[in-house]
Amino acid sequence: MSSLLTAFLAGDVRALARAITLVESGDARGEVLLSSLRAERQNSSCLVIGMTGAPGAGKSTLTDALITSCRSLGARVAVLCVDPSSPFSGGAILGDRIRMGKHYQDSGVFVRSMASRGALGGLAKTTVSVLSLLEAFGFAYVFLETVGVGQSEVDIASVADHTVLVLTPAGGDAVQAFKAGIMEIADIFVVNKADLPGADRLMREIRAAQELGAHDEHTWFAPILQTIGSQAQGIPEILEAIGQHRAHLGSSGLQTRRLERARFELNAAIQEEARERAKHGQQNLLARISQGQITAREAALEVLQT
Ligand SMILES: Nc1nc2c(ncn2[C@@H]2O[C@H](COP(=O)(O)OP(=O)(O)OP(=O)(O)O)[C@@H](O)[C@H]2O)c(=O)[nH]1
Ligand SMILES: [Mg+2]
Repeated sequence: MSSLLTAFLAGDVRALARAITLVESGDARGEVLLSSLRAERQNSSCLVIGMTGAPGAGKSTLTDALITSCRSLGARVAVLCVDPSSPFSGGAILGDRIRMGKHYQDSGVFVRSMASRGALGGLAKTTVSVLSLLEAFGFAYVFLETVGVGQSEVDIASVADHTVLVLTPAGGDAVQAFKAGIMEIADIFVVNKADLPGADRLMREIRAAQELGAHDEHTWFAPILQTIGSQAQGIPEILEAIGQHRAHLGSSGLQTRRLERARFELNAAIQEEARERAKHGQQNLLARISQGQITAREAALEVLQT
């Protein structure tokens, strides 16, 4: 067993941080570690909670308050802030680090930011691999924060057990959400910034939209909660709603979710593998395609056979 694996299994946070760095950088040792940790991940009872919503909706503020709530229950918590808009860690992420800085001294809290480097603007394979590390490490809760842009919020719903969609009365969020079909991904709606005018109206709009959708007696009507993140108001209710959703899913619902996540992981891995392979000899292939010697599909099949 590698010393890194030993330290990881012993609960050494530095080993976790090192493992994440290896996985993020695509180091082969990261893959070996992930493979060695399959059983730990499988046996973990970690709750993976996706926090998504428009830029500035209050995701980080709420997550910060949720950390405090979880800690008061004695649960260890990890937060993974994912920036899907950029392959580089930028200013917004730095902001998240600072905001959650008050938990810096608490060894039961682990906060990590990463750029997603995903294909098609969604979450990257590495994001899910890092998530697996956090589960294997034994956190009770992992919050996965991502700005809801493009594919990323759909991806987060595929990966998380419970998806919290954060909306605000300001800025026509609801209209946006209805248009883009984002409503379907929410297991819990949080109307944050309830100190601003329009929170009740937004709640009514969401409820009306829910009732319009197809439903039967088994349908989970995502609860609509109001919060004031900046004053840590309404936070225990979010954890409660997550617990209720867990109960609603039951073991078969959870199994369905895990299959969905496996599908995402497999697709992401295939895409990445194919892209890697295509890098070799790509110039030659591009030339042949552009000169009409082969079609793009023929070239793709050639790549996949290597
Ligand atoms: N009035 C009001 N402001 C809030 C509330 N919650 C958060 N804010 C403020 O909204 C701003 C954005 O909050 P963040 O938590 O950074 O939002 P975010 O969704 O994480 O933002 P990004 O990560 O940049 O997408 C901050 O200035 C917060 O202080 C609230 O309940 N009411
Ligand atoms: Mg944030």
